[in-house]
Amino acid sequence: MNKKRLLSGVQPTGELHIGNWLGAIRNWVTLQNQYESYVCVVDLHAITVPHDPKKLKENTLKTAALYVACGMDPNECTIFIQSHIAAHSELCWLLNCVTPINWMERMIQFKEKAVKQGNNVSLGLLDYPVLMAADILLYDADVVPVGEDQKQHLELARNIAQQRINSRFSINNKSILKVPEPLIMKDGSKIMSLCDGKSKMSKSDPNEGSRITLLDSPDIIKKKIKRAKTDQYFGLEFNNPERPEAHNLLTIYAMVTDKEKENIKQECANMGWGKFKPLLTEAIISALEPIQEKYNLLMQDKSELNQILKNGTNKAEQVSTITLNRVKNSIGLLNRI
Ligand code: AQP
Repeated sequence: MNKKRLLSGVQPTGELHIGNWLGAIRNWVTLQNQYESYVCVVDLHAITVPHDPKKLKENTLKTAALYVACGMDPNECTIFIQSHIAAHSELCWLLNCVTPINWMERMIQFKEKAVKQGNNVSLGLLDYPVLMAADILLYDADVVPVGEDQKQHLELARNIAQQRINSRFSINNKSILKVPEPLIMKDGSKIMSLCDGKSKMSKSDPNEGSRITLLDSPDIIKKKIKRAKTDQYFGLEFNNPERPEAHNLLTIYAMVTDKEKENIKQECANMGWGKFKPLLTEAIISALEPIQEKYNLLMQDKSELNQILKNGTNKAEQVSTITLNRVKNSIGLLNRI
């Protein structure tokens, strides 16, 4: 039986952090045997906000290398760079022409990100969810792993596929685009900033101390955890709304050690911050060690990584071209001679 397809990606807007890993990439690794997986570095999304061209190139390659270093197996999944497949931009345009502007203006992430940009909001930022719909729909993805923050964007992709393409243009009820389902992760924990347990850990937070990146050295990790915000209570606990930092740091500890929350709860119930922080530091350092080793090998001699991306591009191109042509044909664009 054919495996169902999965599509996902991360923006190369900075160095990947443990939130990106624990909340996304580590789940893809678990799912790659069960689903025919397509994972891309979504560089076209990264240019919807101001960026440094040199850093973008660096981060794009680093992100692809980290997918592999974190355990994405190029024999099991297709790894590629979004901008290498022209069909993403092309389908985005076609979908733009059928998507009502007022659907876009409702997008919460746009509103949040637009506030940060002041008067400099690009049309691309407003269009971000349509590009994301194109990413997903091009590969006939059955499922898309989503966290809470991406649910609204996936719903938009479903509505565009169903209401704006399939119901308007299909002939004899034959779907043109597959309508994807969200794959809500059981352990979809959101990792919060080290400086504020109420705001998300983010690549683009100007304060580097707010996140642990996957490539941080043991020394840097030690320093960042030492400075991480705590509270005045003794004993650590999950789920106390007055102690978001305790919840966050315990969650990270549970996830990097792969221990059950129940066990962590008992282990740390009578522990002070002074004892817990070194434990957490060591746990993070050991969890990241194998990733950093594999990453360094991939970056020392880039031939393996280049080959992985070349193969991924070829496969992604084949699959996406079929969908793109199906959409072009259905909406009335004349076939190329
Ligand atoms: N803090 C987080 N905890 C858990 N999961 C997270 N993800 C991001 N931050 C956390 C998940 O990582 C995937 C890739 O995200 P993205 O790069 O497409 O955009 P993002 O969610 O906006 O990530 P960042 O790190 O916060 O980047 P910037 O600062 O550029 O906006 C997604 O699956 C996301 O859920």
